[in-house]
Amino acid sequence: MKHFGLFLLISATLQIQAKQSRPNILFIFSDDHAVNAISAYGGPLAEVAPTPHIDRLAKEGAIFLNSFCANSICGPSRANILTGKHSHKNGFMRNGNRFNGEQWTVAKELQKGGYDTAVIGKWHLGTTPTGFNHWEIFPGQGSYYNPVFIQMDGSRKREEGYATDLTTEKSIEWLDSRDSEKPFFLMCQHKAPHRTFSPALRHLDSFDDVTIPEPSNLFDDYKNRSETLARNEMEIDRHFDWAYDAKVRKNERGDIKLPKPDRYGTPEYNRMTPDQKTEWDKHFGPRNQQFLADFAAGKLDHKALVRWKYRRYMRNYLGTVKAVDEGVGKLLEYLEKKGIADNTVVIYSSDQGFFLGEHGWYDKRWMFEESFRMPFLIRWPGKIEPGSRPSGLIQNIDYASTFLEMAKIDMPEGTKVQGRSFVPLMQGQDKGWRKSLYYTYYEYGEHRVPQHFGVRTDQHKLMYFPRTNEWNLFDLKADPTEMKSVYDEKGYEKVRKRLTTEFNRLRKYYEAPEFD
Ligand code: SGN
Ligand code: CA
Repeated sequence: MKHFGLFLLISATLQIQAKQSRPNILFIFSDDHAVNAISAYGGPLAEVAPTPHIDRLAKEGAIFLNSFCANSICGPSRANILTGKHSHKNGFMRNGNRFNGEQWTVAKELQKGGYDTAVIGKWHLGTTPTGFNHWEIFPGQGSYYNPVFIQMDGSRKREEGYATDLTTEKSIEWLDSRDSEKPFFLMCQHKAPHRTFSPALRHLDSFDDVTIPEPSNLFDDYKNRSETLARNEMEIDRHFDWAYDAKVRKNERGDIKLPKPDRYGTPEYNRMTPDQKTEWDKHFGPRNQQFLADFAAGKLDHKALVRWKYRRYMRNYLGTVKAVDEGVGKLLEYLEKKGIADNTVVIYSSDQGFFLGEHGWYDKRWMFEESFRMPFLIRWPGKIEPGSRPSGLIQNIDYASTFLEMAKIDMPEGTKVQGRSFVPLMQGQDKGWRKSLYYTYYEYGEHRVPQHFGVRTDQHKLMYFPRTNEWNLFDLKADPTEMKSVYDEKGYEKVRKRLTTEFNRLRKYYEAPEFD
């Protein structure tokens, strides 16, 4: 009996110790942040647009070189993360669906397991967050300037300031007021760099003096691939709105008529205070006048006009990234100041990638590399060797299992989670890791990207377009910018067969429904 008492005491102490040693998880998540706009990934913009704070995570932890989403669009990606499942299993297939918050989520499990949980910023899942002790979210897409936040009692609060700064500040406020007896799980979710690509006013000038390199396929002809590519509506050339995207406001133009499209106006400008508008105009006013004068004088041919829009797009997009990066810096500093950096896992990721002019595009959705990839950087002191560069194929359906392993919580039976923990990859163990990923995209609407499905291995990608019954195959080594499908090419018969078999195997494995 005496021994039994001692045993209980020891096991209770061990349990408390295990609980105390469970790390906090700070998940910093942005919207539409392409890996090419994070300098640690070493892309073409790394020199001109450094992200020093995000890069710190790579330096002090790991940068996943092959991180992907399961469905390259906002709501679905967030649902993939929360449920650890592909879209056809969690029911959130396309934006505009409503997330079923009754189902199992990693937030609920962490909450049940003793974590203090919160989500702040962009949510975009239609229903009220479940599994969070605290939440404060944007309605829908949210706004960049003076945004509204929905409160837990359902009321709406409009705050003066810039969305990214406010999301960071609110995250810090919550960290300060949380239950410090418990480990925390905080999802700090930015709107930026999503369309309308509107930077903090302090960053408007940031990229004025740099030469922004241009992707080799800015003028893609969409040949040698699915016929659906040419039917897209996401080109900088044909679909980038003059006022809404390029920030040339209608009442700045006098008699000068710009080519189409020019549909939406400038809702972000309309939200600003008079002082904010003055600052905006101080930046864009003279630049727009110069541009309009050049345009009216016929100095810009078709290609030059596309290039002008591309540069305008990039300056604004990268400008929004600057505030996100600063926010990461503020959060890292906070953790240090509070002495909790050593016991906090910090992750930086984004709901999908984005086209920064590649294929002539903005937006995402396609299984092409730029939008299929998700950034994933993580610092976990003592557990991840600084400077690690895991190359295993990971996907957002893996995050739930990964977070639970970090939190030392067993995955409950019956959850049917489809992802798996990639903690081993962080520690250099890739034995038995998956060799292929399954991709789905269901939405068909804005930007006219068709439904498509596919499989990617380290070197090849097979894509299937059910509506036009087309198959594309890419050799990522020979053709990293995916300019030519080799599906019918001589010499690729074996690869085609192998990938098709793998595609069918994965569809069975993930219990994918028939194509409709
Ligand atoms: C909005 C944007 C689109 C964008 C979708 C999805 N238009 O509808 O350009 O593709 O969001 O983005 S806008 O006029 O509202 O800016 S997502 O990241 O939320 O999925
Ligand atoms: Ca997004």
